[in-house]
Amino acid sequence: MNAGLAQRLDWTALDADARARALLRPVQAVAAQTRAAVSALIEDVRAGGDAALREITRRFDGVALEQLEVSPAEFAAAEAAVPAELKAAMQDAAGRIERFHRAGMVQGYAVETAPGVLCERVVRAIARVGLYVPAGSAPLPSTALMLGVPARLAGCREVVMCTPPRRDGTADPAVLVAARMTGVHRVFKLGGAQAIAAMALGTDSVPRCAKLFGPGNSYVTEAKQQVAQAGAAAIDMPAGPSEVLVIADAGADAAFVAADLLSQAEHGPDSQVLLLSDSADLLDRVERELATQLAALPRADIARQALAQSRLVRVETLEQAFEISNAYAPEHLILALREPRAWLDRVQAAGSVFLGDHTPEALGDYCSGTNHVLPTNGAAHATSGVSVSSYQNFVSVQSASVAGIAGIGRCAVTLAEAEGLEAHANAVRLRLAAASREAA
Ligand code: HSO
Ligand code: ZN
Repeated sequence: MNAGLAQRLDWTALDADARARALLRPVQAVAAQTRAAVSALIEDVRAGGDAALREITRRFDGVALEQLEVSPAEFAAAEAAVPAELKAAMQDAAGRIERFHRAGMVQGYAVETAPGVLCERVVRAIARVGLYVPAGSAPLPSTALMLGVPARLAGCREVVMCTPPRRDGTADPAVLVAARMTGVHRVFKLGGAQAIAAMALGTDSVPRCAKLFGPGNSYVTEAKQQVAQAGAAAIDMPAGPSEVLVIADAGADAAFVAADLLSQAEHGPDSQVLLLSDSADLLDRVERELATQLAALPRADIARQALAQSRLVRVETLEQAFEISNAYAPEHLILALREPRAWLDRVQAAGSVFLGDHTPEALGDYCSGTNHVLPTNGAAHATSGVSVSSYQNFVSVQSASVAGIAGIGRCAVTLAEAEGLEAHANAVRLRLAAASREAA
């Protein structure tokens, strides 16, 4: 019965060790070699600036670029090259992404915490941000929309984007159209660790960005981590290979479930795919569907490698499935259940949740309106997907009147004395004395 595509497991038959192993992500360890190669690339960019970027791009992308930045003429050519139907779909998606993200924007606020003491939080856009849009085995214009729309809503003064050049020295036209659509200010044809280094450190042509966003291969991810650790730039989140966990009941449509698993598996050989069900029959049917649908996929090779690391798990109850899912904290969680909304309260940790048979992950990947740049590798335990807030700083402000400090100053003095910080106490006492003179 086992088509051999994914591992079949029975949760109740597993001991604690086997359960832990069942939820292990594919090995994430960054080879010491990768780490060293990335730090050498970052050093090269720091020392050599644009010349180093050109040399590295020649070496890795096989193209000699005069100008790293996409010119107005190249943008115009991209506009002409992208079919109207694709443009309209991107426009349509961008509209919904904007609607959803705008509604979630955080407002500043002010509270009088004591008479004469006003505390506020004001929202400020991060002035210059850097977006990375991968091109590797599949260029992802949808990622340009997911990163560009919230950056524009946040009001960032300058939005910079890097995307790898193709062999002919141009960037993917659909990525360029998406960048323009979302108001990205400047696009550079740079990929990999060198793109991250350029945006974090700045060169003559690439401006230095305070925060970097977006997914990428292991070099990009490692570079983001290194520049963040060095304090050169902040990053959106630790990124890893994409993942989906599906919880399906006996009534789920096996073809739908298999299609969802495969749409995750086709992303990359290291994509992680998990299916939990309380119905052995459903698992059997999904297994058959996987084999049939896989055969017809252009990226079957990639998907097959991902499936080989994936698991179809029989659980005792759906409650147990939610416990497992919460422990795993998937990037995407699909609830192929008869009453999906009734189960939502049980979800404690997940990047993005898809309710019911008619909400495939692909809808969220492209155009439902939610963001597809999401926490992976268990980060969903404590990290959220990209939103407008990711592009903003929140600054607290306080102002006390004479009456205000007269009212709460003693509190500060007491705490300062307890901490043995006499200068702190003095700063308040001096004002209290002035306040009582004023009152006299
Ligand atoms: N599932 C990917 C996003 C994506 N899918 C882009 C298609 N294009 C990571 O969330
Ligand atoms: Zn996807």
